Parts: sequence; C-alpha cells; structure tokens
Amino acid sequence: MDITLVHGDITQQKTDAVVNAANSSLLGGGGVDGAIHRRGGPEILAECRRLRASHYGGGLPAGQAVATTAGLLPARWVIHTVGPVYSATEDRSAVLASCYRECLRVADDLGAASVAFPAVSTGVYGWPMDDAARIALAAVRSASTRVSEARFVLFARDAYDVFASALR
Ligand code: AR6
Repeated sequence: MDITLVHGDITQQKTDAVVNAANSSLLGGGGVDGAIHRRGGPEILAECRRLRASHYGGGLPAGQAVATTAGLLPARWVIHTVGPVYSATEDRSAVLASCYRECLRVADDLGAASVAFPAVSTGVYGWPMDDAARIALAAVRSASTRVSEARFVLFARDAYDVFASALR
C-alpha cells in the first residue's frame, strides 16, 4: 500500500472514499465534518439520518466506521468514523488506531482502492498531532487491506510537517 501525504482540503480529494472525523450522532458538526456536509450537500445527512433510524439508533461508537454516499463531493463514498476525545490520564490510542483499521475494512467492503484520511481526533477532540500521526501511520501500515492508496490530507502546514517527519 502507498501511504501519501497532501497539504490540503479533504473535500477536494478525488479518491474512491474520503473519511469523515464525525461524532457519534452522525448528524454533523464543525471541522472536517462541517466541511464534508457543506460541500457534499444534503444527501449525506439524509443517509446518516437513515443509519440513525436503523442500525445505529444509539449512534456510532468511537473507533467504528460506516459508509454513506459522498453526495456532491468528487469521491464516491464518505466513510464516517468517530475518534476518541483525547485524555491525558487515560490511554485511548487503541480506539484511535481502530478508527483507521475500521475505515480500511469498510473500504474493502465497498471495493474502494483509494482512501483519503484526515488527522482524526486532532481538532476539536484535542489529540496532540505528533502522537496522532504516529498512531495513524502505524495503524494504516499494519492493516491487512486491499486498499492501494491511503492518503493523509493535512489541513495545516504544520500538521503536514509533523506527518512527514513521522512517515520518515
Ligand atoms: N480537510 C482536511 N482536514 C481538515 C479540514 C478539511 N477540510 N478541516 C479541518 N481539518 P476535527 P476531531 C483538520 O475537529 O478532532 C466535529 O465537530 C483539523 O485541522 O474536524 O476528530 C465533529 O462533528 C484537524 O487537524 O475532528 C466532532 O464533534 C483534523 O482535521 C468533532 O469535531 C480533525 O479536526 C471531531 O473532532
């Protein structure tokens, strides 16, 4: 699998799937989530509401992933995952690693060969970027998957630099 890094906006990525750093409600929020729903249009939210009315009545638990249409985005699917909120006193890194593994598993189910990831949990959820980069890259590297490109899309230049040095 090729692991690539891009400094940019995940809503512009022409990969088969893009990953959303959602919250358990699946009903939208700020950050990546806000950008994906804004640019992707109402079809994504409509499908999220249907998921909430069926399999995910209690919401999507942290560490899990589920796919919807990508609506008006250039990708075919959005894979929604819920990262853990960072805690300085409790090690939640297994939950963060699970987000990446579960997204790749869902991508395999869809037949998606390329997946764009944001740095899950590093915004509102407060995870330090260097630690998040290490966990994300290790999880993706060690996953058993048919996905041939995992593209990390870093919104801020310093986030890109942190991922680039973690990749080396
Ligand atoms: N493309 C790529 N990365 C982005 C973009 C973008 N368009 N916008 C922000 N980032 P966050 P979280 C970066 O807060 O920490 C939402 O309200 C951002 O700089 O989006 O997992 C949800 O509904 C940061 O590095 O996700 C949840 O309630 C990274 O993406 C909560 O935030 C993740 O930041 C989830 O928090």
